[in-house]
Amino acid sequence: MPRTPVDLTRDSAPKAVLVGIHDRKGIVSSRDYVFSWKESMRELARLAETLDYEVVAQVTQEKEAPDPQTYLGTGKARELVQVVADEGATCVIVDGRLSPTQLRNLEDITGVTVMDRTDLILRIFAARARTAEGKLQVEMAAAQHALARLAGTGVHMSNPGAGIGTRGPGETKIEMDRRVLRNRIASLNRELKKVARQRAEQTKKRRESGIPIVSLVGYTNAGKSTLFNTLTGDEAYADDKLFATLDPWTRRWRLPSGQVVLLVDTVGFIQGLPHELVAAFRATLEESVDSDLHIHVVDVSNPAWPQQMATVNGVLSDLGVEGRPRVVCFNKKDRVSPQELDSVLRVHRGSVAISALFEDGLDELALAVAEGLSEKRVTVSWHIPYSKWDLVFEIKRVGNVRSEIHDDEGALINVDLLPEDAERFSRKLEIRKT
Ligand SMILES: Nc1nc2c(ncn2[C@@H]2O[C@H](COP(=O)(O)OP(=O)(O)OP(=O)(O)O)[C@@H](O)[C@H]2O)c(=O)[nH]1
Ligand SMILES: [Mg+2]
Repeated sequence: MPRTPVDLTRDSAPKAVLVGIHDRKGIVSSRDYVFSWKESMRELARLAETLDYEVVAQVTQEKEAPDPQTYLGTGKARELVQVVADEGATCVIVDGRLSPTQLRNLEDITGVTVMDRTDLILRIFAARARTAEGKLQVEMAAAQHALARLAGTGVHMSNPGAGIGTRGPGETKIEMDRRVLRNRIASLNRELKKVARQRAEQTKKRRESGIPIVSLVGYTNAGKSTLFNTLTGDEAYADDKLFATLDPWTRRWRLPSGQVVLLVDTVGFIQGLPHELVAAFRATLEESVDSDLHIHVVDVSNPAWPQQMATVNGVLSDLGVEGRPRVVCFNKKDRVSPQELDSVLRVHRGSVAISALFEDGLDELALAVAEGLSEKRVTVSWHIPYSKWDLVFEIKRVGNVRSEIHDDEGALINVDLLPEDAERFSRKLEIRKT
C-alpha cells in the first residue's frame, strides 16, 4: 500500500489510534522503568490531547517484546489497519520507541502517519517553546532523536537477515543524513552555549541582588503556572494541557510579611522523559531549580500523585539539589474530600494544602515559605585559591553566592550557607591548607 503522509499541522482535529504492548503482569516492558500499562496508556492519551488529537481507539496486546517488523504481532497489526480504516484515523501513536523499520512498516500498512512516544513529546515541546533557547533545545532534541533512529538503521543494514527494512543503496544516503545531522547538532550546540552564557549572566545578577529565589517544581499539570499567576498577579501561560510551560519564568512575589522573593515557574516533569529530551533541557532545568527553596506542587486529586511525587524527587536528586529547603504543597484540594486530604497531610507533616485556582490556603503557603527561607543561614567570606577551585563548585551548589571577586591567586567569595555546610567547607579548606 502506498504511503500517504498526512500534514498534521493542517488538520484541526486529527484522529489518533493509540498502540501499546505489555507483558503478562501488565507491565510496559519497552520503557526503562516499571510502569503499569493502563497508567502508561492514560498518560499517552493525555499527551495526545495536549496536541489536540482526538483519541478514537486503542489497540493493545499482551506481548513480551515488540515485533521487530511491525511492533505488534502480525494478527494485531492487521487489526490495527482495520481500526484505523473504520475510525477514519489520521495517525497512530505508539507507546514506546520505534525503530526505523517498525515506523516505516507501520506507515506502509496503515497508510497514515505513525509516531512513537518521543515523537509525540517532541511535537508538544516544539509547540510550547517560547524563548529562543527553548526553541533551540527542541531542535537539538529532535536532531538527536533523528540521529538515534539512524543509528538503529545502521544496525539493521549491517544485518542481511533484517528483512524488508533493508534497502541496498540506502547506506550512503544514511551516512550522508548522519553527517548532516551531526553538523546541525554541532552548530546548535554552539548557539546554545551562547544563549546559556547570557542566561548565566542574568542569573548572576539575580543572585547578587540578594533576593531569595524560590522555584515551583512538580509533575506536569500539577498547577504550577496557575499558582505562579495567582501569587505574582502576572500572566504566565496556564492551560489544562501537559507541558504548558517550557521555559522558566521569573516574577516578583511579595509575601504577606512584606518580604520580596523571586518566584520561578518551571517546566513540568514527566515519567520516562526520553533521554534526548532530558539532555536537551538539563541546562534550563538545572538553572531553574538552583534556588534557595523549592515549592513542590503536587496534584493531590490525581490518583497517581505518589508516583508523580517520587518522579519529581528523583529528578531533583539527579540534579543534585534534593537537599534544598522545600515546602510540599498539595494543590487542587477543592477536588478531594476533607477526609482524604486529612490523611495525606497527616503522613506528610509540614506540608500545606491549597487550591491555586480558588486562591485557598495561599497565606499558609506564604508562611511556610518564609519559614523555610529563614532557616538559619550564615554569611561567610572566604578567599579560595584556584588550586582548590573544585570546592567552589560544591559551595555554589548548596549556598547562595553574594559576590565573587577574583585576583591572581583565587577569589574572595561571599556566600550564605547553612551552619553545617559552613563548618564542613571551612574544615575542608583548612585540611587542604596543610
Ligand atoms: N480544580 C483545580 N484545578 C486547578 C487548580 N490549580 C490548577 N488547576 C488546573 O490544572 C490545570 C493545569 O494547571 P497548570 O498551572 O497549567 O499546571 P502546570 O503544573 O503549570 O503544568 P505544566 O506547565 O504542564 O508543567 C489547569 O487546567 C488549571 O486550571 C486547583 O487548585 N483546582
Ligand atoms: Mg506550567
